Amino acid sequence: MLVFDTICALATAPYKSALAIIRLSGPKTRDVLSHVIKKDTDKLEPNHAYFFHLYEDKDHPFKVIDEAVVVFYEGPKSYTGFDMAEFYIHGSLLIADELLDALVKWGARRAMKGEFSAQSYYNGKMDLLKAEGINDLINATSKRAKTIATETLSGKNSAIVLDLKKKLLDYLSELEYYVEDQYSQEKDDYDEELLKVKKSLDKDILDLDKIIEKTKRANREYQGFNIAIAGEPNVGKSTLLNAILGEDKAIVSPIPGTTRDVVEGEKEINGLLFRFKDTAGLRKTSDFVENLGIERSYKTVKDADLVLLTSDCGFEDIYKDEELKSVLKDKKIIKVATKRDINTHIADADISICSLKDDISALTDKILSALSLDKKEESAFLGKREEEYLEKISSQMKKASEAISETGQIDISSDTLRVAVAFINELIGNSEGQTMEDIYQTLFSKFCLGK
Ligand SMILES: Nc1nc2c(ncn2[C@@H]2O[C@H](COP(=O)(O)OP(=O)(O)OP(=O)(O)O)[C@@H](O)[C@H]2O)c(=O)[nH]1
Ligand SMILES: [Mg+2]
Repeated sequence: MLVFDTICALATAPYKSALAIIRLSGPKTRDVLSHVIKKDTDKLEPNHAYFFHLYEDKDHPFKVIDEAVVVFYEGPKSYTGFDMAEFYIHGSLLIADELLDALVKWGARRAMKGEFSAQSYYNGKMDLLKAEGINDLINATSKRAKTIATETLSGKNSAIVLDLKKKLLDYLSELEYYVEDQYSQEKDDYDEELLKVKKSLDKDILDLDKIIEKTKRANREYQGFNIAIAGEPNVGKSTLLNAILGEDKAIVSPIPGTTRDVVEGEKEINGLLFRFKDTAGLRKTSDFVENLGIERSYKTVKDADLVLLTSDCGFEDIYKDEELKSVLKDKKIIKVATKRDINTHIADADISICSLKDDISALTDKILSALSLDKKEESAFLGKREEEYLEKISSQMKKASEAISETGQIDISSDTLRVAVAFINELIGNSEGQTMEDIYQTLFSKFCLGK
């Protein structure tokens, strides 16, 4: 069971560095602290940077662990809502371990991943949407991903969800009123009032569906995109990968079948992360190892968001490969004619390129537009959990709206709206049915240690 006692952890990466930060948080912070520093902890000024010697036991001061800057934060005005301390020590893992051992000796416990944020949520300092936003920000791998995470951190999302919840509760109380009062009203008045509720609800559904679209987009942009480079052997796939990445990543040679395994490189284009994957040339061969590589080529194409289909002689024959045809089904494809310097007339290509000397910006522009990334749009929620909950809420709202249209189904409509409200509560972490353990497992356990 998750117990909110006093915890400690290294909050910076576990490597040798100039400085490291150790966090201590929980009801016994002052007490634990009182054993490792000489100052009277009741007299500590909150948010003030002190310079202290840190001791394993301040009453036996022969063992100094380090000299460090220490900041004490008084709950509830701290990240976790409990009393907290941060130690800015020298960045040695030995020092960090000695200090953590001392804190444990005096009553703290080594924290689990994400436990400081779990304390913060437990103390009502943030809802789940904000907690996830912080984690997304830490894990962002491109400029765009960071922007999206920052937007979701602003609290805008919690406000959207709370606003929707308020509206649904209003509709619920109106519907319930009609269920009780329908016999005392003129039928026409009754229908008209209900129609108003339905109209409002339908507008909210449209708004929510737009947000879901934006959420899907934000999730894709945050994750980055997988681009497979595929085609027959020796057409210049590896040369193209190297040109895109601007480095000699893959081996290039005039011998067909040079690339055996998938060679991958990342590149940021317009602030977005792309993972380019060069694959083994597709052909019939009896070479056992090459065949294993070709199987990986098909899988890479299958999993890609976009395929750069390459050829130095034309694209008709490529589609005679039945397996390729099947994995290309429903895929976004750019047909890239290679070796433009020696092959000038390849029909049916989307772009013609000489990887040895051309600037590849024309190709990257095509990639952005094929994935509809050329226009910048405001993003919305971030995370698969959010996406799934928003879809569940929208689907309940749609059922409620349909039920209003059918006379006598108003109780069904209010039941489904009630389910929608329950989903909203779960999304922000405000549901009675969710235990702290559930929330820790689905969310905070994926955070970093010390966060
Ligand atoms: N003239 C010319 N030669 C090119 C161009 N691109 C690649 N080549 C040459 O074509 C040969 C094959 O290039 P690779 O990039 O290894 O081809 P690949 O498609 O990766 O081949 P496999 O790994 O065997 O499937 C090499 O000799 C390259 O130098 C180009 O734009 N123009
Ligand atoms: Mg190759």
